[in-house]
Amino acid sequence: MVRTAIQSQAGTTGSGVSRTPLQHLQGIITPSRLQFERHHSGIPQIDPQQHRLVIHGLVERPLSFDAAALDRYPQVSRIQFLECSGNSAALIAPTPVDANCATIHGLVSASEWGGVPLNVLLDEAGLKPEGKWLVAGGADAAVMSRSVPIEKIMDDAIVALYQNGERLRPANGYPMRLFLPGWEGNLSVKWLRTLKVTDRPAMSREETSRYSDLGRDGIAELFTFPMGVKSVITSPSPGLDLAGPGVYQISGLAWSGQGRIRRVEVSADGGASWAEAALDEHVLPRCLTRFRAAWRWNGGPATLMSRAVDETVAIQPTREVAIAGRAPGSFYHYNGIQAWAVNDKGVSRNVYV
Ligand SMILES: Nc1nc2c(c(=O)[nH]1)N[C@H]1C(S)=C(S)[C@@H](COP(=O)(O)O)O[C@H]1N2
Ligand SMILES: [Mo]
Repeated sequence: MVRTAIQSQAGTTGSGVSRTPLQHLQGIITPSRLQFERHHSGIPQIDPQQHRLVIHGLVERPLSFDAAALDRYPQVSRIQFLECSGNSAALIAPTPVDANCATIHGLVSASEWGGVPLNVLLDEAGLKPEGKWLVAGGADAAVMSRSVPIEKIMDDAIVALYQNGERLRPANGYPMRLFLPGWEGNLSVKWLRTLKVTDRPAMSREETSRYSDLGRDGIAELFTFPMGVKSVITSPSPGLDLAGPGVYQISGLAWSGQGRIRRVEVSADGGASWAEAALDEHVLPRCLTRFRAAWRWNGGPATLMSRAVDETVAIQPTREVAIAGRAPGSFYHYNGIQAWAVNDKGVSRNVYV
């Protein structure tokens, strides 16, 4: 099993995306070697002995840490998802693309993230009362720079050192990265080098020109952080052909940046009727949740769909609702319902209903 390869954008080495092959996985944990990757300027070569994380700005005591020093701080581990806010944007296209589950939805994964809670480090640095934002900077050529409200930082942000029990891999931010549970992946700055406490957002390129949501009214929403409630049937899906009429397991993933998944429903008739799916035992906040439902395929055409509801009672929208109001080219945070049409040969493809 492999990810699709990183394709270098012109003039770079190893920039672009690779995708998690969701349709071939079970359970909720993404093996580290199948974690999707998104690099804006390739993977930097970092000497962990030389690399430092500096906390400065509106603090009483600026601090500097190497990975060995951070490893001696109190640590937590949490199983949570990471999703690029550009995930699933292929479904905004006016006609349905002929693509599989990984190509459309493979910029999401779930891992056991281990590291030091940022509130521990900021307490030590001594946050000044005027400090309202934290500007995180990466040590890659892109110098990825994002501003995060201090409430989120003090709530559940970590400086991650481990992923699925092992040290972060170079592609995922070794030796340390910011991890912001439930919020758009771009904020989880890899190869984390600077954390500057400020009284306002930096208005960096990645939070103005990029990662903002332009509406049809010409107004851009800035700082749209949490990922919306979403689900996708991973099997059956394109490439996983049915062998003949009979009983199959519909299986998929649901997640929400706002908390736990409360309910997932599935339809086999294009949304005319819905049945509640069973959720696997691990229903964790801001994590992938596995759902399953038994389905008897009679051998005729069928259209499979899933819709999720989270604990804030946010409901996954239809495609129509999810694209309404977007300016052309605005593609972040798409979370509409996916439909897979199964034909009489048992072959699935992406369709709009
Ligand atoms: N320094 C740095 N951090 C970064 C990026 C980057 O290019 N450089 N890409 C961001 C984006 S857009 C996403 S979706 C996630 C992807 O994390 P992953 O490659 O570990 O899956 O990292 C984010 N952090
Ligand atoms: Mo991303």
